[in-house]
Amino acid sequence: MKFPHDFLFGAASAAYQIEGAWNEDGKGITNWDAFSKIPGKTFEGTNGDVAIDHYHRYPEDIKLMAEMGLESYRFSISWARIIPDGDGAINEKGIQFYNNIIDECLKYGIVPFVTLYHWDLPQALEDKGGWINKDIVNAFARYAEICYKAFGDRVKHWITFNETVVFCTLGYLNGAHPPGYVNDAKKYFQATHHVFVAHARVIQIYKSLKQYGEIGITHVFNPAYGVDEKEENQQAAFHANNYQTFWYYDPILKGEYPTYVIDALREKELTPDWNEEELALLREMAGNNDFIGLNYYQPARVIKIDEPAESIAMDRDKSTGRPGNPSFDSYYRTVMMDDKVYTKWGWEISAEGFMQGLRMIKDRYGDVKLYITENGLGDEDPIIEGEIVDVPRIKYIEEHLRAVKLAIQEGINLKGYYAWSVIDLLSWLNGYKKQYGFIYVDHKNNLERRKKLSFHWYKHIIATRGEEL
Ligand code: BGP
Repeated sequence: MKFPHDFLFGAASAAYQIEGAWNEDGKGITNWDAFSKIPGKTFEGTNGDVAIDHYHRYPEDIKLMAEMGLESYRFSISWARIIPDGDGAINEKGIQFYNNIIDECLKYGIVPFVTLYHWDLPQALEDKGGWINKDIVNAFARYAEICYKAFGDRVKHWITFNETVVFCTLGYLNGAHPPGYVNDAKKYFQATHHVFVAHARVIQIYKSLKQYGEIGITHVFNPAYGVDEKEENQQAAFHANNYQTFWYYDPILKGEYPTYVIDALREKELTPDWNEEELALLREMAGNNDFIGLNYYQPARVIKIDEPAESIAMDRDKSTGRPGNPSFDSYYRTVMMDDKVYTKWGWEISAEGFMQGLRMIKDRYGDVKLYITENGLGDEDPIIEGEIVDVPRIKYIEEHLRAVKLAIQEGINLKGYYAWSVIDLLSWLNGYKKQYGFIYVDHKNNLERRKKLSFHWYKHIIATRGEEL
């Protein structure tokens, strides 16, 4: 089988991880510009000040994407380039930059798939409480509308938020991302609620503008499985899926929160401060979501725990996706298992867990349209005689693309696949050591770009529409 003609083969990036030019052309300071400079927060103090300098080198980068045959490029807009302080004056040079990126993509027939929020928040808004302050919903709505009006004539695919569970968990429970709170479950749930309301608002605005594109949200897709068949571990998986998946997907797709979580929050006095107007908006907009983007890297293997777990304030090693942490309510813990295969960073490799999870999504949410908006292997790529032979990446993507094909054959409504990442870039907490790209960036040689083995492989997959998979 070839992949259907309307299936998009893509690859992704995010503004902070590639652009650099952190203080150029009127851009405002973001939470990440500030946070990454606090000693000890990132791997060897790396930050995105220069990143891979995509801000200046985008013509070369997009030309390479075109050469690879990429059909669609997912990238994010940095809010602080458009509105430096988040809710004030517009920076025309920021608009111009993204116009250039979009036009450059279209020049080669690459479909731009744009994320509005991939974690870099204008610091001025963070200073006012960020996602805890209800005013952020209005600020985000204004920012989104400015983007729709500036770019919507050419951009027909919009993602509102990237991975709410990650920036909220790491920002309010683990302290590993800005704003760096530790164990603040009250703030955590409040922030998630404001994100969902902001999402619903900007869906509403988008639809009212009648730009006739599609809009959705991207979530982490981290299906949980019990480590064995024991009832308590199956219950742990049910619990984890409710908190990590359904809490995030239900308000978007069903317009309401899962009762299992709501009941527990009420008991613990952690219910977000929400009002009837907000809840009504979630209900109203649920049917207007055009798709869900799934970022899949690994499943979660969970085990029930009984004793109160230690604080979940994490060392960096544990806050970068490696299993081993207790849940915020000390109900379960994620674990590494002897019979599973892991990356160098301890992420499980499981195309089978992916497949099973896709079936779970279909069971719960029906025929909702899906895109895989991220999937890929973080590795330290081998270089042999000057060639970057990233065979493990090829193997990883191949296995997952096979699962995508199988899912389509099973009738799952999957319309595209975006490898993470199109080019080597800055990993939020792992610096430049952890590579994901099809294109190598030589940090010892003026950030020179080079094609990896996977570049040629993906080019072939796209050209043959995955027939050989
Ligand atoms: C996702 C993010 C991406 C990217 C990816 C890999 O959660 O959306 O921005 O960072 O994970 O993560 P890491 O760099 O930590 O391996």
